[in-house]
Amino acid sequence: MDIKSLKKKAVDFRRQILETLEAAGSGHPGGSLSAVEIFLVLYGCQLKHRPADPCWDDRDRVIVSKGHVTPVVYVTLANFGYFSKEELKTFRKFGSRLQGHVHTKVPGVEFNTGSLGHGLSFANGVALGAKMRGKNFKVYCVMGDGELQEGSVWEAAMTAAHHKLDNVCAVVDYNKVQENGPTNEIKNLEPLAQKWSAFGWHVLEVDGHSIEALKAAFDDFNAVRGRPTVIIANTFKGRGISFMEGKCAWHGKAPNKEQLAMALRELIDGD
Ligand SMILES: Cc1ncc(C[n+]2csc(CCOP(=O)(O)OP(=O)(O)O)c2C)c(N)n1
Repeated sequence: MDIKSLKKKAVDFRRQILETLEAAGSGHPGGSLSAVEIFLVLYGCQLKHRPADPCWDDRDRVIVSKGHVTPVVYVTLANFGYFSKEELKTFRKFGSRLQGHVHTKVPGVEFNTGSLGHGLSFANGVALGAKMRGKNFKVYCVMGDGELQEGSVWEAAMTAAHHKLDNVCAVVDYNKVQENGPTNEIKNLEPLAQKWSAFGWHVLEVDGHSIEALKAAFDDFNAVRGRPTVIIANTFKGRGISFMEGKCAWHGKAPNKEQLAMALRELIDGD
């Protein structure tokens, strides 16, 4: 997809995310809206994948470690043809396979998450397995900044570097806000780039809402040999909607009808 269509699609994704949340009456807007461009560039430009054959052995894998951001994950998967957009209306409804945290019942989902801090270890295992089987697919792991406070993330970071897993690309959605407040007030992550670097990773820092910057970072990852890559994507929680941006109150709360209408007006005006 070209840059212009991706930028248009980002607005459309935000609309669908908000509509899906409003219809469900619950869910996570903040960390979904911050990660729109990350998912869009991954699925629209980066991945080798076949939505009609989601278990194709040579596909690149996306592990969503911050598993609560199902609105952006399911909107992405539906728009890229893993299942129908109509199904988004069942999000978080009784009996639907589209529940609040990612689940492998859903085509395109590689790993069940929700309990933070586990995705990178799983990504390492998949990546090591690929090397043992002589496969050259890539493994992407999308993480939250609050999630990085989990010790298991740093054990996994050590493991990936030790095994020289240059087929692993961690993407940190660094939106600076977690569930109950600013990440660096709750437990400071800085100096974050230096931490990853000290753990032996190739580190890239980008504007996580810039499609061009994200594309360039993924290209860089593809060229690196002998160590894993982390892309620290600087983003805004609740990106695109003024009354949600940077607010932890919108971490896990769906807009009501009135708030949805206000949000959609902003998206149209900003387009
Ligand atoms: C192990 C664990 N502890 C606590 C939670 C509850 N929880 C869900 S989301 C979240 C905040 C995560 O913040 P961040 O990783 O920054 O996610 P984002 O801002 O991108 O939504 C928390 C504490 C959880 N899911 N798992």
